[in-house]
Amino acid sequence: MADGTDPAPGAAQVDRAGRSEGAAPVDEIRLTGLRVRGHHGVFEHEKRDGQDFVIDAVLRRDLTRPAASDALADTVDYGTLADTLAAIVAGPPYDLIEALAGALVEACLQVCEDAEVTVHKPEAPITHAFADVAVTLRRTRAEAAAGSDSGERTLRAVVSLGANLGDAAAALQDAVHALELHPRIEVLAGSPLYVTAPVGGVEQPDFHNAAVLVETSLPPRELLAVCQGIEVAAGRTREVRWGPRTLDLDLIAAHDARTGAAVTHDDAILTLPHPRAAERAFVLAPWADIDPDASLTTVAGPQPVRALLDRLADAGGVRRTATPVRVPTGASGAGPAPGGDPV
Ligand code: A4P
Ligand code: MG
Repeated sequence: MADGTDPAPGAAQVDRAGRSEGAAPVDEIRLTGLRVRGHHGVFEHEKRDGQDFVIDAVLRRDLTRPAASDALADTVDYGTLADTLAAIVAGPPYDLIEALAGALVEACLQVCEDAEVTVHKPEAPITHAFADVAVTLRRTRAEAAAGSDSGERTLRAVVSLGANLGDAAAALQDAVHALELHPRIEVLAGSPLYVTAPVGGVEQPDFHNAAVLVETSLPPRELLAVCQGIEVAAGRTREVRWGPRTLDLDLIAAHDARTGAAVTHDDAILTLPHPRAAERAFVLAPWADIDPDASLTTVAGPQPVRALLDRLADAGGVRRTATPVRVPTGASGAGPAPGGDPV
């Protein structure tokens, strides 16, 4: 040590290159200027129109082995790294670039001990001439593990998807993909796509509907915010209530993922279970496909979803197609039905 005394027990040992054992590695892989279009920002026009974000990432890890072996398997493939970061930037919108940087640094820490990510937003809505605005997050794996999100999936929720403008089937598939990309959401199962007659009295084209079962470490209000961000990024604007839409994501019901207890919510922003779910075959039929034993808490108490569906006069207006919404490999999505049958 500098003062010539022996190191205290447990203190870091210093190697011949002057590096402390257990200290952050000094070697670096740098990926800079990765430019990707995303839909992040607090303003609705930012989520709708999107803008370019520029990412710099520094991954610190010991590169002694690949320097000697010359083998790609011993290091981080920068092409794969760029693909991973680009998918996050192009994925579900965050309000803040701090939150985007957090998701990116979390992804980097899958392949290194210490990572630094800078998110530049050169087209940010600032009413002065400016060159750039950026945030930088530097984290180690140990810090990330001690962070507030334990990663535990605490909520299991049913999300209903609907669309009847543009390529509605593609909009639902893209929305499921966007949910899958969110680092704190896992899509467990997806229903087949349905074609359904419009409900609500507004003259409009038939809808495509589907449902997915998700598990998440987000609280219900944040899960709804993610769903609304995906709607806005798909070009959704709120005009006619129950009118035509490019994409609608509703939270239908939620349970505590550990105890199975129903989660309820009732404020100006979120009502759970969804107050109109029990009357809507376009919600209940896909839900029953992914969870045949599901029940819904109604004013009359918990009711099996199948039984509610059987009682609905408009059940004949929903037609199951043979196409499933996209479900990640290994998940237990409902398989395609024989095809095109009314429920
Ligand atoms: N909100 C409260 N609770 C929830 C919840 N559990 N999930 C609030 C989602 N949102 C919830 O929603 C209006 C407000 O509800 C939001 O501010 C949110 O904070 P919205 O999505 O902005 O507006 P909306 O979808 O037009 O209204 P609403 O009442 O949600 O409409 P629905 O009930 O979704 O009905 N026919 C067929 N065949 N298929 C359809 O998919 N969809 C509708 C829309 C009408 N007819 C349809 C279909
Ligand atoms: Mg809605």
